[in-house]
Amino acid sequence: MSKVTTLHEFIMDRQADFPYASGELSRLLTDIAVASKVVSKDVRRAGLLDNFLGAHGSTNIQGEEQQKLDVIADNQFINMFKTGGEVCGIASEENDDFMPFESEFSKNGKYVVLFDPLDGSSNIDVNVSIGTIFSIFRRQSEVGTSATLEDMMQSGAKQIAAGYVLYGSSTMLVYTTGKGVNGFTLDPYIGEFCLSHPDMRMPEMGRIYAMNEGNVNICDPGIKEYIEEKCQTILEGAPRPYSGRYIGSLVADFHRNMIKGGIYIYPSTTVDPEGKLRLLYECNPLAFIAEQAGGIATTGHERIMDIEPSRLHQRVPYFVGSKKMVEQAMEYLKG
Ligand code: P6P
Repeated sequence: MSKVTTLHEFIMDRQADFPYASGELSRLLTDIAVASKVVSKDVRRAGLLDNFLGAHGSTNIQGEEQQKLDVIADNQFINMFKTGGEVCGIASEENDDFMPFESEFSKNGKYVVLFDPLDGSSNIDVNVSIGTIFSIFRRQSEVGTSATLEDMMQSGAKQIAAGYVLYGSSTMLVYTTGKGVNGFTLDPYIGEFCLSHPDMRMPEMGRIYAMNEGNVNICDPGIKEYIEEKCQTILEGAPRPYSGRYIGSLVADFHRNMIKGGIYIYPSTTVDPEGKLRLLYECNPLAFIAEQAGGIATTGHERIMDIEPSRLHQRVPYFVGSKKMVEQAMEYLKG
């Protein structure tokens, strides 16, 4: 029986990858894992606890009705970051503005974290997979001072680490620090994330496309042509067309494509001209992971991680997944 490597062991073993970080990033990643275990526990019992399901009764800056678990998860991560000492401030989907931590303890933190505490929360009440997405940057402002908006508004190429937690048939944490992608499965019997998917690579090609096809007539016509001609046609030598799989939870669709190959598309539409997904805490972190695993993430016209953010909750069109599939789709957009 092969040795079980826990996430904590793996992080400590890889600490040497960061000569300048004397353990802070390791501690931050460990803190995220602990918070994720608590959220996983809450997600898996949500239907049994009155105050866990349903709407929270408020609307976030996105104009989306917050679910109770959205707020519970958001608070769980914020409290973990506030007490961990490595983070000087955060921005999250569920908070209108960024949040500098004002204690002297936190002002000495070297990192900021941008995160979506519970992505796909409309799926919570129907028991479909949901996820957490996080993006970590080194602060630009001086250590010992309050975090600034500029600390949050960095291009994706400057990410130090990024990852997601998928609360699916099992709970998985997948992350990168720029040295490949590794996946860990939570063993509920020992309460540890254990290495289950070492050195993850996204297949260069796949046969699965994920898009809300309800949008296909209100987006760039090239996308409809791509889907009809590449995805819904029996191509030479193929036994059948591609499969359409759209879960309505970005993390779940993205993770499936990491394993099996595929493309996820959320384009600009006449209803959402900038697209729906948020650059800073959805598109950037998954773009970092995709590229580290051999995939591509683009707006259709530029690399996601090259974008200089202009607004905290900025939305961008999003094409992410297997290199050859995204390249093919882009050809249709150019046309
Ligand atoms: P639609 C969830 O709200 C989310 O941000 C992603 O997780 C998901 O892929 C997408 O939006 C679903 O959006 O418009 O297809 O319901």
